[in-house]
Amino acid sequence: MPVPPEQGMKKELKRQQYLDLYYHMRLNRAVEDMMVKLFRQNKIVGGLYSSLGQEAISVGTAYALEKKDWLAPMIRNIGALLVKGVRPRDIFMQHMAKYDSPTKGKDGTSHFGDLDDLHIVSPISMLGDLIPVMTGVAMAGRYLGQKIVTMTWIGDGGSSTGVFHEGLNFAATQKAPFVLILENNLWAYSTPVRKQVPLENLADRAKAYGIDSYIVDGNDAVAVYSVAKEAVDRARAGEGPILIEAKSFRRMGHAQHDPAEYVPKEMRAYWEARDPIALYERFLSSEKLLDAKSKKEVEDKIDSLLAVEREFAENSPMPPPELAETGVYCTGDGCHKIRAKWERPRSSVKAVWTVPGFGSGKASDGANAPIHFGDTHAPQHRVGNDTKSANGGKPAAKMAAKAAPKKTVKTAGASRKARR
Ligand SMILES: Cc1ncc(C[n+]2csc(CCOP(=O)(O)OP(=O)(O)O)c2C)c(N)n1
Ligand SMILES: [Mg+2]
Repeated sequence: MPVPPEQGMKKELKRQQYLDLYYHMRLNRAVEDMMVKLFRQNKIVGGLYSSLGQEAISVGTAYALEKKDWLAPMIRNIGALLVKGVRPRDIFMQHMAKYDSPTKGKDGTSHFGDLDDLHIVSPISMLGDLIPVMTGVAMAGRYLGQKIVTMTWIGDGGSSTGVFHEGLNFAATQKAPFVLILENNLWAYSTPVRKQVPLENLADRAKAYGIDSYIVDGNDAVAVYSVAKEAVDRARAGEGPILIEAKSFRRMGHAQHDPAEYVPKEMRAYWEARDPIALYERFLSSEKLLDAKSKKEVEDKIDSLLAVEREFAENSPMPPPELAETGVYCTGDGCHKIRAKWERPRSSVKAVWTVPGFGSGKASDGANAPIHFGDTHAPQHRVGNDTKSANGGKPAAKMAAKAAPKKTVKTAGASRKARR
């Protein structure tokens, strides 16, 4: 399949911003490559997930946030953690369950956050649950007059959970300054998206809640950033939550254990030819923002950083066994003090609640507005070089249907007849 032209990558950022995006995408990939090696050496104790081919989404969306903003990553968002300022050593140690890891060795994947400095809420394994949580964080920020925006990510599979819909409805009715990135990578475990959602564009989910949405080519780093920045700016300005569907492809299996033999070869080949880093490198060199020398400098910088980070992680001890019985339940014996509400420090920021037209029930807030039976769908925007669909202009559903074998589907080792 031909590689579409990169006309979606518009030149509108500052030189340093282009290079930042590049550095973080390369760092994202290098950190994950190194973890695959650690996994194969049996040094990673939990599951290991890959965002290969989806780096432009994590990096481009998180890069649109300000330092004060909050995010909550899912399994394929290590790039977002790196953009927010998490050190690679913390990611390595967390996966290796080392004592110096953010959770002191009590987790083997990525369940950690940083509420104090980086404003990161820990991932929640139950898909979709971060949506109401991050809506709540957004509402709290508004209540405290902080003008923050919150962001989390959800997969195509996760967008079919009940809490996705409850959460998004809640965010919409509360007009929360919240941006939800729906990473449509065409697969949820071994289930192709067309078998679990009767929609071509998952961004259409937004219409049900009267909120705005965008569709973006998730392999186009600049398009992803541009759309995310616009959404974040609009959410911060009080326009309420926004849903962005980023179309891409899960290049590896669900996790390391899954060879993903159920993925049609043509589909994989198509997306491998659209590698987001390779596409971005081509764009950067055509715009004279990257040459062989500066590329080598980025690679050397990442290599030496990761050598130090890996050494630190490998030298960190495993946690002492007795630690396992601490911090599970707060018994009041010193793990932390739960203070009464009135004892907690007050914010110096005046608490405000300013959402025009929200919730008073008064006629002035639109409570008695006439009912319209016309097209009430919120608008949808399409951005990037390939946004009609993520498949070179072919609707995603048609592409998947064409590429998928009609009779047999292999699932993680076992074959079975596909019911169609
Ligand atoms: C509520 C809930 N149901 C099921 C699972 C098990 N589970 C974990 S990841 C996953 C597939 C997710 O697919 P998708 O949302 O498309 O994300 P992707 O893995 O493609 O990034 C499932 C079913 C879960 N974690 N939470
Ligand atoms: Mg998926």
